[in-house]
Amino acid sequence: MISVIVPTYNELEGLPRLVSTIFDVTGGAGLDAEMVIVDDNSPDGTGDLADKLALEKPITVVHRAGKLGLSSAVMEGFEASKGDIIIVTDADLSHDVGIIPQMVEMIEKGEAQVVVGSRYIKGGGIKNWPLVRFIISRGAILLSRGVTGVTDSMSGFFAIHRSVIDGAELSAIGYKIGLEIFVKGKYDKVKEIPYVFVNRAEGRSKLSKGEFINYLKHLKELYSWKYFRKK
Ligand SMILES: Nc1nc2c(ncn2[C@@H]2O[C@H](COP(=O)(O)OP(=O)(O)O)[C@@H](O)[C@H]2O)c(=O)[nH]1
Ligand SMILES: [Mg+2]
Repeated sequence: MISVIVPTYNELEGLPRLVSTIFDVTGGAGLDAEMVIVDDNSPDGTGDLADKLALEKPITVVHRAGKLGLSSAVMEGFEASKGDIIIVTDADLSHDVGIIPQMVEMIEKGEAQVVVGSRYIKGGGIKNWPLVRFIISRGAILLSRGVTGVTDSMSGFFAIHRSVIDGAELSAIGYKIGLEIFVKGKYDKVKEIPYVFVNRAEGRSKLSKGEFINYLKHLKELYSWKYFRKK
């Protein structure tokens, strides 16, 4: 079974289409899939909508008390999920969930234990992003170069075998759970698959200025884990 983890905060408009697209794609590829939606008590009622959608589809909804952060939401999603293969994606349909079957196949065949949806390799791209977002993203990636070779280390769209995180010491600082896993996860092979990121049409980005400070704290932790950890 595969588990698709989706963290949500105020994603009411996009959620029904996301859910139907994910089950269309996975069903079409003959994959047995569940979704885990982790909602932080969204004021717009996303959590209630998720509960309704869960009456019809194999969806587990994790309700948290308030906005506790993206990385910790995804980690709670991991705990509530049952699949051997786990996919993480945004609720806003920015990620091309059409490549999920390809990601799963690579992991099933043992070609990699971590497969990253990548905007910055040949065939990938970004549509409708303000220039400033692009610059921040590239800058953040440059800063991560000392801890990971993943080209799109800021990707929020990735698939992993559960063994990658089983027993890994993950911390939940900030926004970039992918980076945390690329650095600290237990795997020997990582692959990137290109996709074109399309900026959200509904709702707003939750990436705030405060997350940049969190990111610097996160980097500090990752660098010291990688280079100064007592092994
Ligand atoms: N549960 C939860 N979800 C969050 C939080 N912050 C962001 N998200 C969700 O995480 C995903 C990524 O956020 P998004 O605003 O799309 O960030 P961007 O793609 O970097 O602009 C979306 O599905 C958001 O609804 C949070 O604090 N808690
Ligand atoms: Mg997004």
